[in-house]
Amino acid sequence: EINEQQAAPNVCHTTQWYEGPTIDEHTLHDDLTRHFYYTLGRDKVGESRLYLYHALALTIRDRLIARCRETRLKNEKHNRKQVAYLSLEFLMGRSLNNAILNLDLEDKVRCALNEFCTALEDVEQAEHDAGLGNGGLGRLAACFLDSCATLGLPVTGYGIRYEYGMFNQEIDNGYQVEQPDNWLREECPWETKAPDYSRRVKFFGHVEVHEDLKGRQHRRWVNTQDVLAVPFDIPVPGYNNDIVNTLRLWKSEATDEFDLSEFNAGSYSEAVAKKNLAEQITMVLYPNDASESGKELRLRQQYFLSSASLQDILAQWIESHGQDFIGFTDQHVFQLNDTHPSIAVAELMRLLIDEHGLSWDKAWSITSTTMAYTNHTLLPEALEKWSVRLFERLLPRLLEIIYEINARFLLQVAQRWPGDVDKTRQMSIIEEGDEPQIRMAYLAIIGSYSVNGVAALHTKLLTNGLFNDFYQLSPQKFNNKTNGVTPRRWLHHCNPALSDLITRTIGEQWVNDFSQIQKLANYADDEKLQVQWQQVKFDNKVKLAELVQERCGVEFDPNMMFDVQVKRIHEYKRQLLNILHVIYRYERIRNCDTATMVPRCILLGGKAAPGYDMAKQIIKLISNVADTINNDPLAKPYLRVAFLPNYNVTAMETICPATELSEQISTAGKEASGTGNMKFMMNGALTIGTLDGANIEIRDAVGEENFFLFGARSEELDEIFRNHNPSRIIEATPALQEVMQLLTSGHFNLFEPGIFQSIIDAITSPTDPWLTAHDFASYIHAQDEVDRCYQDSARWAAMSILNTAASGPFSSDRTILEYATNIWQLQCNATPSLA
Ligand code: B1N
Repeated sequence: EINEQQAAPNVCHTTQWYEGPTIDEHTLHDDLTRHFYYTLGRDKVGESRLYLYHALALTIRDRLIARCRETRLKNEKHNRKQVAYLSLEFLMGRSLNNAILNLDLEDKVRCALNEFCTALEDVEQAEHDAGLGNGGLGRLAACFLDSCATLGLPVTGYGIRYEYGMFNQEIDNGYQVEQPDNWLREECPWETKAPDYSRRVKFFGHVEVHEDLKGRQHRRWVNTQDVLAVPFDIPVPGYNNDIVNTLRLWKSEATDEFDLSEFNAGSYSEAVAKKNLAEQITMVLYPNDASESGKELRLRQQYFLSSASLQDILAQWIESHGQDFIGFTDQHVFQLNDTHPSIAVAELMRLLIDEHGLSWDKAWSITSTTMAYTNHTLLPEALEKWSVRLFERLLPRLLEIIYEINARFLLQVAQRWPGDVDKTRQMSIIEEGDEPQIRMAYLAIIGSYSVNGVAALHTKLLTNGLFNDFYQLSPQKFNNKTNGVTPRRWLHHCNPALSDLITRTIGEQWVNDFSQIQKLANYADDEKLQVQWQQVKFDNKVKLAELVQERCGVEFDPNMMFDVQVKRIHEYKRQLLNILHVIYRYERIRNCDTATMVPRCILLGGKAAPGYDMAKQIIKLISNVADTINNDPLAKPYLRVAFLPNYNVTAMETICPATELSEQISTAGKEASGTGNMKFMMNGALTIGTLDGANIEIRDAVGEENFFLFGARSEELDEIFRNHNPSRIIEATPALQEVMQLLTSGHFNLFEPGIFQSIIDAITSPTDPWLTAHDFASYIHAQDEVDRCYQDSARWAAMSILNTAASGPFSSDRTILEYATNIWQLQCNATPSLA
């Protein structure tokens, strides 16, 4: 039995290894040398930064593991309620610098590195990003883990240890080329494998009905093909508080007897092939952001994560409580990061009923009081549905349970709306049709006691629109939790110069209590601060210019304005609108209309889902427009454009401190929240944006005079679409007409005729859902206003300071404190006063 713990003497030898909260400089140095020479078997100093990085990571990991154990023991001792944050994505980026910052080890590490004649910054460059996520949703999970550890909350992240993370993006002749991200090739020094906590996950097979002696029926899922889930733990340190939480990532492996049976049947190679099948589950991250692939392997990943994680928590419970589940609800919460792990609702029912002998009612009472669901998008293409047929084959027992959940739920619907068959059809978990589908969002809502959106507008659109029926039935479930980002990584670490300047201005408490950043507002008009503020920005621009030079071969001049849009490429995010503005500026330059023009360097970056053709076309257009402009000497003094390949967490750490204008230009109502907008704001960028997602709250916080607003509002969309005619708009807008003419003339694709036709068609289509043409004039107008403000550098500096000062509410500490008090009902012992 793999889940049975070996009977071990109940002795803990470890406390003697825990040196206590103060880390000794000499021990640190000794461990670094020991890991370098012995753990890794190196003998030449200066041999490779990679080994030094590994030795340093192992040295720090030792301290993290000690603190992780202490944290666990303390939580157990105080019997604290725990949260399992279930997510298919955790976009962690690099960990070394974060750990050094959180353990306050910078000076000691620099000393220890002295004898190796290598700078800490160089060692850090050897770390590979952990890119186990697509974009905002995955990075949000990473920021949340940081805030939970910092606030001392017992929250464990549960995810998948993908062998290959988010693909590496190369640009070849302007086109995206995907390269596999083999991030584990040189091994990840942060993870520790815990094979003794492996879990078994079932697939396929069928359901048998048995009667017990009392004539009661029991259902058994038999003849299954089992896969082993092996956990790898990554430590998650809090900021300067000696707390270390855990991110547990599951790897799929073949079970031994699985092989054996095939082997006995004489087909050794088939056995090995099946081993591959088991290991495929965690092989690769699906690179789709806000759209669903519908692939069977993806459903296997979702069930694999959900089942292994739930079993892990139940096993812990049983170890201390036996099979008595009274009180479980007061001790556990499962937070579902979108519907991706929502099969956990049915799986918890199965485990409690089939494996632990609970009745349906008891199991439901536990499930529906421990599951909580966060929705991250309203886009129809991202709403997960799985065919009933697939479920029947892959997870037959779970299909039965979903049917039963649905049947009982529809009784409730019929009670609330007697005789309304339409309601029953609309709210059913099963969508009828030629190929019946399971609506995962409905399963998640019905099985959860909390359903939240990620920004005020988004939650409003959920309750008034997409989930209105469910809202009417159970309004108390619905709540908003506006996203946030961790100010440790997104200000303190990535922008040390600004961080120091802030501390010199308002003292150091803001680092522990980010609401204090508000104090900066008092100094917005302080000329001395303004000058220093601008100097820091300039120095950060120099660093970004070096990166752009190296990766794109484009010369960015730090004396020009840095205007940036980095995020996944998606039509709703409207990188196209940005590029139309670029073309508009270029056109003005060609017409010598430059008197009021502020010289700009415009940077775009982001990955396109490999199957999203239009997104790939947009990358090609950006590349071609950039090439044309950068090679035109006339444009050089006013305009430089670059597409940065392979945008990721680490790149953002150089980009956001250097950005002056943050482009948040999605079609209103489409971006659930956005989080890049918050990172830029913290670092003193001004936002040009629509009334969408968290932009609305950002604008409210900083004041409308410090935000460049444009575009249609979400509540105007219906009216606009009733009478939408882009061609007429183009005709009536000379600036847009010129832009479209330049684009149509082939000016940016002289030797590649016709390649941008689909883009031109999209802009001119009366059914263009993104309103590119409609919002163009308003966008250009706001961009002109940006230029006017920038020309008054003192005014711009004040606006920039005010943006950082107003970014307090966008700390993920504020968000997590709301989750903790409002959804999770956790005791928060250290509660900094937050905005
Ligand atoms: O989640 C972020 C938000 O800030 C963004 O506005 C939102 O677009 C993003 C399927 C998604 N929503 N949905 C996804 C990701 C992967 C996938 O396979 C959907 N990502 C978001 C954080 O709340």
